[in-house]
This record gives sequence, structure tokens and C-alpha cells, in this order.
Amino acid sequence: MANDFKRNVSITGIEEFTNIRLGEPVRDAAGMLGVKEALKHGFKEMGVLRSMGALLKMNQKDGFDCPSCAWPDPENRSLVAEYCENGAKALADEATTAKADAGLFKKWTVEELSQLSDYELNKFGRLIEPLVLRPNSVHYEPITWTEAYGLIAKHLERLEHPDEAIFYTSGRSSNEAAFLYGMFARAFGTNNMPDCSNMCHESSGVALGETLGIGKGSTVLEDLYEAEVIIIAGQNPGTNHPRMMSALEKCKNNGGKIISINPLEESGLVNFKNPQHLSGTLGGGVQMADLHLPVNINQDIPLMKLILKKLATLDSIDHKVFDHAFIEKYTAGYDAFLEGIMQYDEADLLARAGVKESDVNKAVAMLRNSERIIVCWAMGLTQHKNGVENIREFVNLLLLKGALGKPGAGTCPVRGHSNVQGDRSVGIQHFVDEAMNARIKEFMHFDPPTKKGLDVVESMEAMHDGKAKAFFCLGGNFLMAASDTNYTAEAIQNCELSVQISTKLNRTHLVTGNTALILPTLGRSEKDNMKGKQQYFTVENSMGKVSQSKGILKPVSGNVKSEPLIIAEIADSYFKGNHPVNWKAMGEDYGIIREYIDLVAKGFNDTSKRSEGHGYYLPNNVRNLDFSMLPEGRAQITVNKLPQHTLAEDEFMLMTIRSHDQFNTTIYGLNDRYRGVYNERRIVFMNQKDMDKLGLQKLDVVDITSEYDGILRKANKFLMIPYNIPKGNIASYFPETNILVPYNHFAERSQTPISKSVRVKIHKQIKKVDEVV
Ligand SMILES: Nc1nc2c(c(=O)[nH]1)N[C@H]1C(S)=C(S)[C@@H](COP(=O)(O)OP(=O)(O)OC[C@H]3O[C@@H](n4cnc5c(=O)[nH]c(N)nc54)[C@H](O)[C@@H]3O)O[C@H]1N2
Ligand SMILES: Nc1nc2c(c(=O)[nH]1)N[C@H]1C(S)=C(S)[C@@H](COP(=O)(O)OP(=O)(O)OC[C@H]3O[C@@H](n4cnc5c(=O)[nH]c(N)nc54)[C@H](O)[C@@H]3O)O[C@H]1N2
Ligand SMILES: [Mo]
Repeated sequence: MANDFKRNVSITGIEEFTNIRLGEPVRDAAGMLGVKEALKHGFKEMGVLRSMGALLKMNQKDGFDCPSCAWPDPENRSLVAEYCENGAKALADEATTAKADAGLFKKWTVEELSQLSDYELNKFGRLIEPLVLRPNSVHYEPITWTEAYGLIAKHLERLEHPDEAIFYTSGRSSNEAAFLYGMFARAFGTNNMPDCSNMCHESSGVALGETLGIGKGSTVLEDLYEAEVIIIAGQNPGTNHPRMMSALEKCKNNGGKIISINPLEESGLVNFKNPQHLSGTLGGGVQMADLHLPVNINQDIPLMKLILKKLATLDSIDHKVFDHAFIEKYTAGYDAFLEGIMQYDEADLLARAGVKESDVNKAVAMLRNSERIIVCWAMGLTQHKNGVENIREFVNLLLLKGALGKPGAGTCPVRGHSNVQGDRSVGIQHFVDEAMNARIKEFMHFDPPTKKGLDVVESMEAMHDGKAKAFFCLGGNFLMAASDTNYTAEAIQNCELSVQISTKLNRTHLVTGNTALILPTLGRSEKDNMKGKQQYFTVENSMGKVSQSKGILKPVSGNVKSEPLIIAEIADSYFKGNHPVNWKAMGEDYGIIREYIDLVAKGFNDTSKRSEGHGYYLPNNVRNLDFSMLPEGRAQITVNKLPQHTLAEDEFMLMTIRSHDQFNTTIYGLNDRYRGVYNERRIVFMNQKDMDKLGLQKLDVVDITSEYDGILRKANKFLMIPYNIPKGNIASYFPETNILVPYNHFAERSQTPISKSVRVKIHKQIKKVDEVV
């Protein structure tokens, strides 16, 4: 069926400025201002009573898991405030009383809606009834659930091969929903299960799998309290994992030291005031980072190699810097590593990293005699061509220091979405896990497909090339999250059907397949009653602990359904009762899903019971120093190449980062308070010397272009802001700059788009805007 009717939708939305105001970057993150900001957001969106009640139950044992990041909850939870400013914003955003109902879509065409910004789209509120966008129509209209399922079944039956369907997952979904979704994809016959971690921590998963035998971190929360040194590389916890700051504060109080490796001196790492303490709310605060290394973008490998070479040189004198007993007993690759590292020229490494030698020496001094070391990282390490190598180089440090499998030491990839790790653990993956397949056969009595499926990048290509025609999204905002926005738009628009199970309106609902369905779902703060019985679900946090989450708010509408029920009903309608799995029963009682998770997913056991209270940890081989699954049964010390970049004289290295007022593609507000930017997102941070060189002044209007493989990509209209960032590096916000990230450039082996190192040029426009004072 050719799609000759083309809706005239805007891919990027309006590209207008919003009255920028600049302030000083805020040095001390959180504190009373954080709490005040949080409550302000809550009250505005949800109303006073709803927000107070909900906030009191967030991250409590009898409450629900915060829908924001995946940072774990402490065992001794503060009774009133086990959340942070950004968690409260996430909750307020989900629990908003504003509704994007059928009336809205009757009034507005998708073409008109697409002209708005992502910020404005999100403000319309919650999706509250199933909607369909029929072929040749530009208006979504209501549809019954039964008719929607029928439409899906019809499209799926029409596909020539199950691999023409794609099942994307974003990391908000519960273990139960993700498990059911993954099993439905397999029962339908495909492993095409791209998920948001392909764009996120996939590089961590690959690197940790190769070196340590498990694609997850090894530390638990209490380890951070006991560490002698914590390295935080390529992560902005003050904004993206604010509750991590309390753990870092405990580490500092216990005498630990913190090293920050980041082109930017992010607030929170510089000074932090804990809103959960009186001292934090009243002033004072803690100087977090003892040492800040302002590394050039994607030059962490040279920096780490320099530190390792200096440590190796010291070790060659007294044999006391590295843990030789550990290296001997548990690792492979030491000799090759040592030989390799000694070849590098220190001056060259230093120049690439772009930091001061005296600072590198300080880091070496801090690490030299420490045994309990933790490395924390996030997107600043994963989203580069050499994302996997970045992480392997940091793992080298831990292996050489024997800093694994003991308290206060280990790997800590700080995960993004609140349940992205759990979704993977219960079977959302595009590759084939033979052991899991065998268990599916044994316990679910169907034959799962054995051909590798498509990840995010491969899914984009398949849709673009017409090889995939039905696109399902369990949450997320694929269009804005994936790289190369224009290419991705063409890909989705090539589909015959796009189906989204969503809470809120976003651009992927507007740039769609020929037929599009919106299936509205409950948020996790909402009560999930099924036949009079309240259901709960489980999630896995960043440190591998599984616990329960139970909503408390009244659902936003009587016509939204839970994710597991929607998936079960899609499956039931497709198979028409003709399948060994009783989908319906699972959708109506999540306890049954958990029984199957226990049977099929690795490490889950007696989940309904053990997830109560504090919850339980999934097994983790690194914690027991068991490397039997790796070559020679040993952890692997690796040799990694230096990153290769050839920037032309007028090119800059762009990192696409998050502001303080967004959760990924959901834009809560237009401020980036900690960086001193108010009421504007279309900005570029650049070093003043680079601005001088280009003849640019503050708030000059520029366009940004990137050129890869002869293809020019352009992002229009951004405002220049002089900022404390190393020369040659610039930063701007995602998703606005995703348009510049080429879809076919990604990390080797993990295929994570290069969102943090895009080669770009800056073009000055004649216009200039004035700041609002
Ligand atoms: N409030 C809020 N919380 C969130 C999210 C959100 O959008 N909003 N998103 C969630 C998700 S899905 C994720 S994955 C995480 C993301 O959490 P982060 O990874 O902290 O998010 P980013 O803004 O992408 O920040 C990357 C950091 O890496 C630095 N960086 C960039 N390039 C390099 C480099 O080459 N080397 C080094 N050393 N540093 C570099 C940047 O300066 C920045 O401080 O947060 C999660 N939590
Ligand atoms: N350039 C650039 N691109 C990036 C990144 C970057 O740093 N730079 N970061 C990447 C990363 S780390 C990630 S994780 C991805 C994020 O990619 P996604 O996970 O696809 O994007 P989100 O913005 O988190 O998805 C938001 C949408 O999820 C839906 N939603 C929210 N809560 C729920 C729920 O409980 N259930 C359901 N069914 N739907 C819900 C809402 O409709 C909301 O609009 O983006 C990636 N893209
Ligand atoms: Mo993420």
C-alpha cells in the first residue's frame, strides 16, 4: 500500500526565540530553592492537595517509584522528602490535571499541532482516550479500544513477515509491562525490539559485558558512602540524578574524595546544599568535587591513559600502586596493557585531554594509595564513536587497583530512565539470548524467533528503506529521541501503521505512519485497579534492586488502561485465543506475569514476595568476583585506541546535553537555572576566546551545520552564550540539535548515536536579539 497522501507536518516545530534572560550560573545546586521550585511546579500542574499527597508517597516503601531517573532509594528513607526537585517536576508533569482530549484534536489538525514547540505540546496534558488518525485524514478522532485492537490485528496479519514489525520500548515501563511486550513481540515472531538504552547506556552494557561479564554496574548505594575516591565522568548529577548528591555528601562526610571529569564545571559538583537537611535548606553547603578536570569533549581516553601511565610508572618503583594479587588472581591482559601504555607520549596525551598537568598529578596522588574507588558515569562517556572504549579504559583503572567486588569500590553506570535496566532484564533486547529462549519454550510453550532483531539505528534504516511497516512504541518519543530528526521522520512516515502507548502528547504522535493510533495509559502515580483489586508492579533501579511500585492517585480518566492490560489485549485480539499463552489472564493479574518473569528472566526469583519492602538484589557476578563466563575465566584488562578526530580550523565539537527543566524530550520549562539561562532553549555555549575568533558577541544569532559523508545538516536559529567551556568545544540542548546528529555515525559495537561529539560549524546571521531585563 503506497502512502501517497502526505500530511504537511512540521518536523521540528516552531523555531522562534522565547525572550532569553541571562543570569550568573548557580554554583550551589539544590538547597531550599530546589524544594521551592519543586513545590511550585507541583502546585501549578496538579493542585495543592493532589501534589502534597503524591509527593509524600513518592519513593516510600508503600508508595510508587519516582518516574524520573533510576537512582536507588536509601534503606532509611526520609519520611517527607525522598525526592528531588526534578523528581517532583516529573511527577507534576505526569499527574497534571490538564487533558489532551478528543476536543483538542477536533479543533487542531496534526499539521497545526506540529507547528508548536515540544514545550507547548507537553502542556496540553494527559492523553485520556484512544484516538486514531486514519489514512488521508489530518485529525485524530476517538476510537473504541476494541476497534483499535482490531485495526492493529488487521495490520499485523497483512505483513509479509513478522520482521516488518518493530516494537520500541522507552525505559518508563514496568517489568511486568515490558515482559509482556517482549513476549508478545517474540510470539508474533520478531526480535525487533529496539529500546531507549540503545541511545543511552548500550556502550556501558557492551563494555562491561566484555570486560566484567555483566552489562550492569557492580556497586550498591552504600558503596558510595564508603569509597575513598569517587570519579564522576561525563555525568551531570545535580540536574539528572539529584538524589545521588546526598550519597556523595555522605561519602565526603566519611572522608572520601570526589574527582569530576567533565568539559563543564556543573553545579552540584561544585557546591551542594542538601534540601533534606536543615543545614542544606539554610545555607552552608558542601564543596563536592575535590578536583575538577575540564577535559576536552571525547578526550577521556587520553586523560585516563595519562593517569594510568603515571600510576604504572609509580608502581614500577614500589609495586604497591596496583593490586598485583588481584591482577594475578582475577584478570587477563595485564602484560599487554602495561607494554601498550608505556608507549604513549605524556605530552601528547596531555595536549589531547586539554587539562593542566598539575591537576592530573593531583588525580594521580588521590588514586595512588586508594583501594576503594568507584567510577560513576553517564552519557558523557557513552555517546561517542568510541563510547565502548571510553568505559573499558575506566574499567582498566578499577581492575589495576583491585577496586571491584569489595565495599566502597566498583562500577557505577548511572542509568537514565527509572526502569530502563529492568526492561532489559526481563527481555527487551534485540539480540538473541539462547538461554532465555530455551526457558520461553519450556515455560511459555511457544518457539521464540532465533534471528537477531533490529536496534534503534537499524530500525530507523529498516523503516526508511520500507523494510518495516508497523511501528509500535511502548512509551517514549522516538522521533525526537533518535538521531537525525529529518531522517527519522521520513522513516516513521514510511510506515503503514504507527501505534503509541503513551501518557502525554509528543511530536511522534504528529509525525506518524499512514494510520496512527494513540493508546492512552496510566501513569505510575495512578491507582491501577483491576476487577476491584489494586495491582502493583515492580521496577529495577540503577543498582540492580527489584522493588514494588503502587500508584495512589485517581486515574486521569476512566478510559485509560494500564500498560500490561493494553499489551495483553493487543495480543489476545491478534491471536484470538489461539496461542499457548493466556495473555488476558496476565493483563488482569500482574502476579501471574511475575510468576512467568521468575521462570523466564535470569536472576528473578519469588519476585512478588521478595520485592516487598526494601526489595531484593538481582545476582551480580562482579560482586562475587566470578568471571567464569569470560575468556580464561578472567576479567579483561583491555588495550584501547585513542579517539581520532580531525576538526577543520572552523569546526567545533558539539555535545548535545540536557537543561535543568527537561526530562529527555519532555520540556517542563525553558530555564536552565544552574547554568544561568532563563526562558530560552535555542542556545549555544562557547568559550569567549572562540567567540572572539569568530567575531561573535553574546546573543548573536547563529545557525549550526554538520557535514558527514557529504551530507549537510542544519539547525536554524540559536543564540550564542559565552561560557566556561574548553576552547574548541561547544554545547547545546537535545532534542533541538538532534537534527545535526548523523544516523549512520554511532559507537562501535553498541551503535549508540554520537550525540556527544558532533563535528559542526557555526554560521553567524545578521540579526541579533536583545536580552529581556
Ligand atoms: N531531570 C532529568 N533527569 C534525567 C534526565 C533528564 O532529561 N532530566 N534524563 C535521564 C536519562 S534517560 C539519562 S540517560 C540520564 C542522563 O544524565 P547525564 O548523562 O548526566 O545527562 P546529559 O545532560 O546528557 O549530560 C552529560 C554530561 O556529560 C558531560 N560530557 C559531555 N561530553 C563529554 C565527554 O566527552 N567527556 C566527559 N567527561 N564529559 C562529557 C556534559 O558536560 C554533561 O555534564 O539522566 C536521567 N535523568
Ligand atoms: N542528541 C541527543 N539525543 C538523545 C540523547 C542525548 O543526550 N542527546 N539522549 C538519549 C537518551 S539517554 C535516551 S534514554 C533517549 C530517550 O528517549 P525516549 O525514552 O524515547 O524519550 P522520552 O523523552 O523519555 O519519552 C517521553 C514520552 O514518554 C511517554 N511516557 C512518559 N511516561 C510514560 C509511562 O509511564 N508510560 C508510557 N507508556 N509512556 C510514558 C510520554 O508520552 C512522553 O512524551 O533519548 C536519546 N536521545
Ligand atoms: Mo537515557
